[in-house]
Amino acid sequence: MADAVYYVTTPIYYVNDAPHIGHFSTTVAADVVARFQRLRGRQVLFATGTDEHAPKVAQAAAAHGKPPQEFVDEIVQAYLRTWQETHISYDDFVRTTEPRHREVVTRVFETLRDRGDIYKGVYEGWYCVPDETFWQESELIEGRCPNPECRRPVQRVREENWFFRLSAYQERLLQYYEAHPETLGPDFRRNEVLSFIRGGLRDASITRSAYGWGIPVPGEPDKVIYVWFDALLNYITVAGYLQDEEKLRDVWPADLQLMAKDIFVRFHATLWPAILMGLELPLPRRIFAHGFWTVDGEKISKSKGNAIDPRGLARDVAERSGSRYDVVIDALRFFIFREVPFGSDGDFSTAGFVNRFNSDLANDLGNLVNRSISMLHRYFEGVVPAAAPDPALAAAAAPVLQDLPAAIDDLRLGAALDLIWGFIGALNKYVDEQAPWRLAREGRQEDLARVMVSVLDGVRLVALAVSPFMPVAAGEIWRQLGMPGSLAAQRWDEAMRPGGLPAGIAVAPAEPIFKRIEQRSPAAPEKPAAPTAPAQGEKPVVTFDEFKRLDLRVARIEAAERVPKADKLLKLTVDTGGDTRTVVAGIAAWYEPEALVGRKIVLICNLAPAKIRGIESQGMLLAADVEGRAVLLQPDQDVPVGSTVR
Ligand code: ME8
Repeated sequence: MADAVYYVTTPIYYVNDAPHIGHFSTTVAADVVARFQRLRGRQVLFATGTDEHAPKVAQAAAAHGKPPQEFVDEIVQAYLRTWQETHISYDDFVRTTEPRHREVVTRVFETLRDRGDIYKGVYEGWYCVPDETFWQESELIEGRCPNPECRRPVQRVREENWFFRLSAYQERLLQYYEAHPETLGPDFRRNEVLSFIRGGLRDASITRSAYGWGIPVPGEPDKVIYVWFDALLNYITVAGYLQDEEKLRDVWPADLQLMAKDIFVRFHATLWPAILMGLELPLPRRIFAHGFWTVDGEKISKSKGNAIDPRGLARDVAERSGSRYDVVIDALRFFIFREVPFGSDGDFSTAGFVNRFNSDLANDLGNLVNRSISMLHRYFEGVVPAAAPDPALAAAAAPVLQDLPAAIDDLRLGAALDLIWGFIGALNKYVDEQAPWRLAREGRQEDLARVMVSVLDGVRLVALAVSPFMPVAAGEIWRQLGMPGSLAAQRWDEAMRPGGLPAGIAVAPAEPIFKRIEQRSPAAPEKPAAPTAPAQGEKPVVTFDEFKRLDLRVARIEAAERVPKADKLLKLTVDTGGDTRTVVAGIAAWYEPEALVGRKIVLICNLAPAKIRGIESQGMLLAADVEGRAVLLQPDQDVPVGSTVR
């Protein structure tokens, strides 16, 4: 059958340096898509690799005093190790120095030359080495590379070279994109491509004479093939072009080619499709460019030393939180899609990661898994009882079951996570409302069995849904649930149905998967102290005089609103009897702001103020910790505002 395989690619990265968070984000996105396709039963070819013939790679090798091949052989290890440790499930890793690829490049060059698509001429203009791009004088900005992601100095070049007749494809490309607008994504980047092409395509110089490092031009060994012409062809090398006709038929055209915006317009959306047209090969189904990451508001740059290495960061966080390294890697995979809509630019900050880790993973997902498994041990000796799940479970799971596939297909990866976290929220709320501890107290065994089966079955569905993003953490949830068979062997259509939790299986001992990370600066907590009580006996004894130092009073909530971009926080205006003040409380997951207005609470009035998300919080309200949920304390009778509590 033609095109039976789902083929997804990342760019092949330059091996002048080790990979950073930018390379990581593209590669993880491709991995999420690949894993999701496999979960849905598709056969997948997921390819990544390295682009090794660039002049800047040769320069980096020279700077290290090494021959280029020796240098690239070393750096490629950093890529292989990073992808292995970050759970990238690629099927093929292509290096442009491999014979299979050199052969393809050489033969494509000859074919296009014989067809007249490649001709000889003189190139005179400017070349940007960091960007590996030729520019016309008129395109430069203040004498520098016009690419906004680059803007570095350029070199004057005058060479006899071979040209690819790109201009001949201008109209064909425009017509193609008019007929197939879905090829280019996201939508808002399509116009950029169209106006670039309409602005006029010039023939592209595709050989260079100044460097000895590269694939030799057939018949002219003093010249090498331009790195971009070489690199783009990797996508058909992997697909078996000129090597395996059957494979090519199954695999090509690629279903999804991913990259960031830096190499989208000129290369992947223009030069690449034109080369494919020249070879009479169909165009990829979708070419998608995501945004650029900055780090703490700054462009990622080697000289600034701010290139975040995902492995180093994960190691550091694993140490601080006590969570497993491979779980923290998964958390990082999750974070890059949770924080910014995939496609847009984003700013990476470690503090942002820590916040998300604590709120979405340690709190929402981690608590759900941990408390549901602990309760099964407590109430059913760890064995899943026979009971049909509550219809409420199917209702809560419906958005994930119905909308997750389309969200991932459309690369709305943040929206996909929103769906999953909506479901996690609904499950936590279900537990709070059904209060299994109350059912147990009241001896309502049948209700208790139904509630426990529903929530654990929900956890099973969450593990499946989240597995493309966090394969190791999801596997750990699967293991703790005691599910038979491996998570990787599951298929969406059969497994993603409520009611699939087998009765009689024994869950493993509950072990926290995501352990809270303590913020580095205790003086200025990012979040209010969570209302979680440490185990009894952990706190020192206090004297009555010490207790008396606390100013505890009954206060009334006058107004409540959500704190933007902090889904756990509410900003409360409270009347303490003596004054009206602002308190920030981490209770948004459990209380709607509207429902709090007018409510009486117990407030510690003389707690040192703390800045939380830029808001000064003057006091803290008291809440009971019920299996990780906050339950507000309030007086038993209506008492005047300002009454002291002792
Ligand atoms: O361009 N934010 O390789 P490259 C987001 N070899 N993504 C980023 C990023 C950032 N700040 N920095 C890098 C090349 N990336 C060529 C590709 S393909 C035939 C040849 C990611 O090592 C993103 O995917 O400079 C971007 O497109 C790619 O790395 C550029 O990698």
